[in-house]
Amino acid sequence: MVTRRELLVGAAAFSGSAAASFAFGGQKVAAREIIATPIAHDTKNLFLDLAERPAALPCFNGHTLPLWTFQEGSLYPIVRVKLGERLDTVFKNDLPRAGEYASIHWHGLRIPNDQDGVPFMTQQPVEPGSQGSYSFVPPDTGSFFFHTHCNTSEHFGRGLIGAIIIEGDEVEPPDAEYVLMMKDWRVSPDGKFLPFTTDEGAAKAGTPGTIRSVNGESKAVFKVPSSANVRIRFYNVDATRISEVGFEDAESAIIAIDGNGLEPLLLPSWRLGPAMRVDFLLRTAPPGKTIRFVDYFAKEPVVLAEFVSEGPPKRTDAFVATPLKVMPFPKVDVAKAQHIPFIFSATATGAAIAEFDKNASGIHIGSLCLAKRTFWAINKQAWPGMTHKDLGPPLAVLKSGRSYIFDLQNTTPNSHPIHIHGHTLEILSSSMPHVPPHRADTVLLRPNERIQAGVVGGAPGKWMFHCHIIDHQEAGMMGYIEVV
Ligand SMILES: [Cu+2]
Repeated sequence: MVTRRELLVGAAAFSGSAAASFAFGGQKVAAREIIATPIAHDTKNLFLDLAERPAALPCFNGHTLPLWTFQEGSLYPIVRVKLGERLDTVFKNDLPRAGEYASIHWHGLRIPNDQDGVPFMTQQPVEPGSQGSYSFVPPDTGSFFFHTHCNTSEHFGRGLIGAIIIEGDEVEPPDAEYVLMMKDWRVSPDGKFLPFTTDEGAAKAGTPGTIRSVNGESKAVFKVPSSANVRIRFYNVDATRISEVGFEDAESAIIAIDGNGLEPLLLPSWRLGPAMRVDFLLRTAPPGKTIRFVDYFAKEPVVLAEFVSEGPPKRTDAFVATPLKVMPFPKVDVAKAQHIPFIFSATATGAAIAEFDKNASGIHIGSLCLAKRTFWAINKQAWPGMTHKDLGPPLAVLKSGRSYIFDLQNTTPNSHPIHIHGHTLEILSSSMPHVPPHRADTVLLRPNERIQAGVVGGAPGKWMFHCHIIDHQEAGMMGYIEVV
């Protein structure tokens, strides 16, 4: 069991103290777990229209840029579904380029494999001018998102991202809620998109943006009720940026990671790579005062947002974060689990990259999804390069319902947020001073770090497993896991 004292030590280590160390292991005992139960059985209909929509976002300094978005009038649509509700989605591909096909991946949702939205692997992609559809009942509460899964550096770079929130995890509703989507944009000084990916970036930490933003603003300002408990759903939806976010001089707690509720963590900050999310409960400032939300990972801390308190105080009690309800996840049987190593490496430092058996899976992938070059590999396999027309064998084969421990080893000097489709990882231990056990669909592997992550084989099918720094994903650090 993680005690309060251990958490505080962890917080010190997490803040960069070299002297403190924080070893953890075993299962977290959550004595106060309340299981979330379905609250609706209706069907919700969603229409998405992928198209170019020029916009002058506040962060663009007056310039209008040709964004690609999912809906007219919203930079990032926020889709809300109640636990137990079916979501029926129709989407139209109106992207302005011949051959720019699309499919929608629902990041973090443990839905059937044929709804996972990976072109050629789980579905045929949708050509411009055509429509596609999805229908599923999201099984878990929390903060998730959706995006396309091909030519992703450009699609992310132009803004083709939406949030999907599955409601039903709150025991005590907060006084207000805010969704913060952090993304950088690669824009030249004269207001044009720069190339979304570069070889130099792809071979190192990823191609960085030139303008920071939250919800399209350089510094988002939220007017919030005073002395209130508000929920902040923070998303790192950048293609490249690692961040470490927290509130300056405020009482707050981390209540969910990648949508998964947990015993509230009183850490001063949380580190997120691309595609990772964290939910905070924040006690806002007294009337007229402001709390700053800061990225501490930059050389100089950067203020991402401000929460300005207005109106009479809502609460006078001491700040205590009530845990969210949790989902009844299958528990990893650590004693019986089979260990599977995954070594994340640069291709230049590894042995020769394994040649794919070009007919191994019979899956033909489109040229849009093929890497132009490979700098990265998982277990010495790089996602097929330009000359590979067919997908190779899976990185691992899991049996549905069986327990596994992924031994994730980063042998590179770069961080990699590793994402698995259709599953939730149980982070058990790390070789580095780190964070408490938690569940996540995307886990940040720091340079030379080794993490043990438990997983129970989920729904049958082929599930992508890749780095979510989009340049790394598209330059080899991607593969798939087959569940049978
Ligand atoms: Cu990576």
